Amino acid sequence: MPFKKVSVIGLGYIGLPTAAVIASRGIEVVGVDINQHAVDTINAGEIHIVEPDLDIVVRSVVTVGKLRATTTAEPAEAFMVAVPTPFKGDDHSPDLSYIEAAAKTIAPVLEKGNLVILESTSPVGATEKMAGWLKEYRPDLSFPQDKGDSADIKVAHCPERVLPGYVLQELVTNDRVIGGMSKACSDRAVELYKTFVKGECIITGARTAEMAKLTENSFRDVNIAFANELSVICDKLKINVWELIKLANRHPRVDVLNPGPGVGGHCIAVDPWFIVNSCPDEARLIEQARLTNDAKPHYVIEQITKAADEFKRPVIACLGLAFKADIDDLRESPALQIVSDLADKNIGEIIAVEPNIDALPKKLADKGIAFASLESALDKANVVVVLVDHQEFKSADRSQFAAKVVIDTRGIV
Ligand code: SAJ
Repeated sequence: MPFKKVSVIGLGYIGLPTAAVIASRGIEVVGVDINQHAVDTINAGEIHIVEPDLDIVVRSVVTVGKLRATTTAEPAEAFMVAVPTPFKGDDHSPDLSYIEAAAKTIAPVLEKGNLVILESTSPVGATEKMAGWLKEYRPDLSFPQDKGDSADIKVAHCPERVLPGYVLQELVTNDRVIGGMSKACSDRAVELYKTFVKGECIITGARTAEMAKLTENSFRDVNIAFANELSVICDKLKINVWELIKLANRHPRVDVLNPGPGVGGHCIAVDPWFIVNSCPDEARLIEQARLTNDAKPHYVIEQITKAADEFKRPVIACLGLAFKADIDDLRESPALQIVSDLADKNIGEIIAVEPNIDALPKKLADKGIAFASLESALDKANVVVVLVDHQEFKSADRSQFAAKVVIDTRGIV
């Protein structure tokens, strides 16, 4: 049966692009968010997050009336939950309260035959928990944990896997892992994803789908940790790590990733902890990778402090604040952490350069950090720290770096 109306719960970095892409296929989409500002912005045809081309798609689907945002749920044939799954406090245990709140929001409008999909990256067992909450709020309906294929409500986990900066492409072209709580749940979820996904939709169980997503990001984290560890070893052994990796990668079965100032964003630095939290005695390598990557910003700060020590009045230019290249996203950014911690150490004048934002975040400006263009920062600095491999830095004239002490965490200079 084709879908006429779909509801997306949570209109953030994943929910909004997903809602817009489904709406662009001619399906009526109602987005639900607790943030009134986000709802008003979307209904005005605008966006409250940064993602290339998203503004164009949202404007067009809102204009033709296919996408609407609201703060209260309304009936639909399918509900896609794309809410945050952060940690509880500092102990890295997952906080599922947003998923529980989403279940509470949609429960009153659920009808027999509906499909509920959890898209949020979640620890193993979260989809079953969500189905449990739905059952608690709607004891009049049957759910797959009790009735399998014949349940009134179908429930599946289909983790998002899109790369920030390429979300609109990857939403359509990536393969999707579809983890239904029963075969019928998976089949119905595939019907929904087929309306906008060109990649393959591969069916599995909900728990395996949850673990698949965590595995993808942990795989990347462990591999980046390997590269970061190598970079520290190479510093000690006086070997250029970039040359070393290039050489090692000539081997047909070796593909070492790039070291950096640490791992940022709120996926790779978060998701591996969900595995560690559920199997602390077994997930030793995964935990160590997290610790290795989290230690890297401190190592970079030590390097900068040593370099600054050589100057009477050090001026330190920090190139980049975003968590990775060519985006404006500063969330969980190791570059931001380094610049902020450096200012606290009071070792010299700090100039931050970030071509993808218009002004320094207040927290940094209040610490006395200056904000400048690349040219003016390079002009004044005696220590230059490359924290992000933005295009603007890669294409800068190399002579501008001459006669400076350069700490290049990304290997571009
Ligand atoms: N990084 C390195 N060295 C590398 C690659 C990355 O230091 O060789 C750093 C980046 O600078 C950044 C961090 O790792 O600080 C994460 O960047 P990323 O580009 O690896 O990943 P994200 O966080 O933008 O997106 C990831 C993607 N997952 C994988 O590639 C396995 C994306 O597909 C997921 O959808 C996303 O997490 C998510 O939402 O989970």
